[in-house]
Amino acid sequence: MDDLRLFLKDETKRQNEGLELIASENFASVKVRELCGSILTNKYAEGFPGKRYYGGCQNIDKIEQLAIDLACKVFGSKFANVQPHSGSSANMIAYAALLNPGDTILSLSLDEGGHLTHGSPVSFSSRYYKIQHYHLNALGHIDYEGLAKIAQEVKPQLILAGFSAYPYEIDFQRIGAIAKENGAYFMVDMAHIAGLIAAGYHQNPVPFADVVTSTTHKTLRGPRGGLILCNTEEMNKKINFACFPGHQGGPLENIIAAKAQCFLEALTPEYKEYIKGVVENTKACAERFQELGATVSGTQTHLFLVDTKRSYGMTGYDAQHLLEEALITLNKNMIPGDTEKPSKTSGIRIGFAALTTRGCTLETARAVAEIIHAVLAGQISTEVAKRRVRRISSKLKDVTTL
Ligand code: DSN
Repeated sequence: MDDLRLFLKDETKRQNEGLELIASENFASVKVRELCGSILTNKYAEGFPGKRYYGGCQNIDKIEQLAIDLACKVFGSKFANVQPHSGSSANMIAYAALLNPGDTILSLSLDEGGHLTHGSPVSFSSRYYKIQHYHLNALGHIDYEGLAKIAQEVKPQLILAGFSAYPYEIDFQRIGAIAKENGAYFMVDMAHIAGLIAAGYHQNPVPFADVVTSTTHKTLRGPRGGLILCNTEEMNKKINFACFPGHQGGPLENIIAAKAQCFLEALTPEYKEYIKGVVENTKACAERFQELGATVSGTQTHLFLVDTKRSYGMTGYDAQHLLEEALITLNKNMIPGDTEKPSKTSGIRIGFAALTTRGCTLETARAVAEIIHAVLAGQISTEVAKRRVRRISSKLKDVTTL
C-alpha cells in the first residue's frame, strides 16, 4: 500500500474510533464525497453559468445553476454565489464587494467568539480595513445596547455578526436595524449555524442582512467550501465581480456539485430531525457538565464552551491534548474575558454536529460529558477513558457509510 493510502486508512480509523466534538466539523454523506472526488475536478470554468471563459461548460453550467437555485431555496435568498473556496475566501470577497481599503468594520473579536477574518490582527481583514469591536455582556451574550452606542461613535461602513464560538441565538433583526440607523452595511457570517438556519432552528439573517456568507461543511454537512447570499441584483453583481476576477480563478466545480447535493439533503425532513438532534444533544451534554459542577456557557445552538481553567485548573491547550490521548477530539478556545494567549486559552469548545450525524443519542451526549469531566478532573486515566470511548464509538455509524 502506498503511503497516501495508508494515511487515509489511518485517518478513517481515527474518525471511526474516536469521538469528534470539534464544533465546526461534520461527516459528509457518501453522495457528497463521491461528487467531491468526481471527474468534475478536471474542468476549468472561469466565469459564471452562461458566461464562461472556456468552452465545454454546458454540463458545468447546469450543475452550478442547480447549486445556486438550491442555495436560494434552502435559505430564502434571491441570489447566491457558490464559488468561494472557503469561508475565509467568502468573507474576503464580501468585504471587497462592499468596502474600500481603510473602511471601518465593526465586529466581535476572536477572543469573544468572532473569527480570524472578522478583524484579528494576524488576518488580512485588519491589514486592509480598520477594525472596531463590539462586546459581550457579563452573561456572555451580545451587548446589543453597547453595540448600538459603539456604532454611533465609530460610524462603521459595515457591521458584522455571526461567530465561531458563540453559543446563543443571535438577533439579526436587531443588529440589522442598528446598521441601517448608522448607514452601514450589515453582513452576517452564518458559517457555524447555517444548518440550524436551514432547518428553522435559528433566526434566518437573509431578510435583514445586505450580504450573508457561510461555509458548507459545518452544521450544513456538505463539502468543505464557501457560499455568499444576497437579495439584490446590484449586490449580486458586485459579489460576483469581487469573486471572479477579483479574488478567485477557476471555480471548483466538483465541490460546487457536492454543495448542490448538500443543499438537496438540507431540504429533507430527515435533515430537520438531524438538526433537532444536534441542538438537543448539545444541551444535554452542557447540562450534564453543569450537574457535575463544571463552569460552562449556556447553549441554544450546536456548541458550548467549558471554562477548563476554573473547572479543572488547566488551560484549554492542556485539556485538548489530554483528551486527545483518550480519542476525544475537540479544540481549545478563548472564553469571554480570557487572559490566556490564543495558543493556550482558558477553555475548550464542544459541538455535536458531527457525533449526531453518527447517531449520537441524548444518553451518549451525557456520557460524553461524564468521560471528559472524569479525565479532566483526574478521576480516571486516559487509558480507562479510551476504553469507554471505544465502547461508545463502536455503537455509532461508520463514517464511510453515511
Ligand atoms: N476554523 C473554524 C472553526 O473551527 O470555527 C471557523 O472557520
